[in-house]
Amino acid sequence: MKWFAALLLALGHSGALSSEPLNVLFLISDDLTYTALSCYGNEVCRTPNIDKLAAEGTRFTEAYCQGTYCGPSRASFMSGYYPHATGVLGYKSPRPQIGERSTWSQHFRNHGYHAARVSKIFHMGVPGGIESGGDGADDPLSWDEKYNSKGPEWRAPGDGETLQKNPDGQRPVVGGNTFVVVEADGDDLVHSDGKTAAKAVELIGKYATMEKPFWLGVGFVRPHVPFVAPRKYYDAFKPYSKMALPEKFPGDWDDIPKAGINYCTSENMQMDLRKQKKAVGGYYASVAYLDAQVGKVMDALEKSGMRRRTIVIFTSDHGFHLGEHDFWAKVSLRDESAKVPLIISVPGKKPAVCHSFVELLDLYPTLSSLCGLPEQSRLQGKDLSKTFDDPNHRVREEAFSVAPMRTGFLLRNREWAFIQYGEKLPNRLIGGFEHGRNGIELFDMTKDPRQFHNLADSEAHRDTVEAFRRKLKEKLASVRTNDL
Ligand SMILES: [Ca+2]
Repeated sequence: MKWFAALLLALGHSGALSSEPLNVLFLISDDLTYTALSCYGNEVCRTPNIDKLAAEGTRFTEAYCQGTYCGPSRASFMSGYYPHATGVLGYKSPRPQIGERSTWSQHFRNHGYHAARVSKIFHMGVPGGIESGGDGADDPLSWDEKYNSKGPEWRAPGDGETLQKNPDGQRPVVGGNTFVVVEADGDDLVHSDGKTAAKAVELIGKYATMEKPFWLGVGFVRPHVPFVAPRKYYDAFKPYSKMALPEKFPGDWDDIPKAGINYCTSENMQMDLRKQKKAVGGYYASVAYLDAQVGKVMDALEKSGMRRRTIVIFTSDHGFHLGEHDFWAKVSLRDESAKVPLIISVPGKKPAVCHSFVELLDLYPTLSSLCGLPEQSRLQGKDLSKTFDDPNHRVREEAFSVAPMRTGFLLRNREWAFIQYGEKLPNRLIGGFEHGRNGIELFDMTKDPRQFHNLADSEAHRDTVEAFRRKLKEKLASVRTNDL
């Protein structure tokens, strides 16, 4: 019972009263931007259950994913490596790259925990993989038990509309990675996330009498497209015409490189203002539905009596654009896409808001530390434990994220967002900044938090750009590891 001794030691340091091991409940949403949550300031989309968890735990305001779409982000935080360390930049399991090294939940398994997942923790295709109910890019060694939550997705009976590339309204409701809204007939249990919540509730009930502590990952697939939820969740967002769109700025794209235009835009998706507003309403309904499922799982945890000895985490694999700069969906390295909601509720710790920069990569070492498991020097994340005693503690001065499809990189600190496209990092800073236009963005996050003015070409910011270019080279070098 080595873990138990280590645990007692850890609890001694943290001042928690319980001598029982701590469970881990990891709740993860798919494609959820922090801007859609009321605890992060959204005044239209209300998320009472996630807000309640935020009020009980530490809410991180500067949390970033390491890859701005599902596959690399999930492989990264589960394996403990940056995407460029393992080279897992696609929709694959990191297992071939990490060999016998333990994933996050596997590390817990190895030290006396029962590890389980319900639905999407590693990558699964949405909606296709959810319709078929398969394992996706799962890693079997990570779990003692696992469950998939098959759902009808865009085929759910109800009133559906395809918003994307459907200018004459003739396109039927379709699958794939497409903006589709379905106001669905029936209740929560028709859909994947309702089934996921029900399975999680069942497992929590079962674990209440289990001798081992648990690491339970509950992966929801909303608000990933298609936007499908029972009808009642749409009520607050109708008529869709009342949905507000983000401020548009004439000439907004003029000062950014071509690579900085997101792959999904109002223009290439052929979405007029009506469709854009419906996309926002449909997304919010999916978020409201997701929030209700989170509530069911948290209620079960409360009722089980295990809340006081369970660390609860809520996050998303990356964010999502809802029309900012006329961008939609993910992959972009702007804050709406690269920043994630992150709430961690640790028993015995005071509720707090923490403004330190943190990364999803930090979850693995942090939870290992909080639960008294052995440290692993190979992990590339940092231990956030101190922030639960002192929310003013700063773990990182900056966050790092990648948009692998376009080999873009983000370095984000308090003052600046620096984005560089192109992995080769050209080293020609002589004779002006014309190449900056080809591949660099620099935003003053203090004066221009919504990232309207790219300063990369400005003579006045030449030194800042140069410093960030050096910093990015250093970061990329430090991310590559001899360990693999
Ligand atoms: Ca995702």
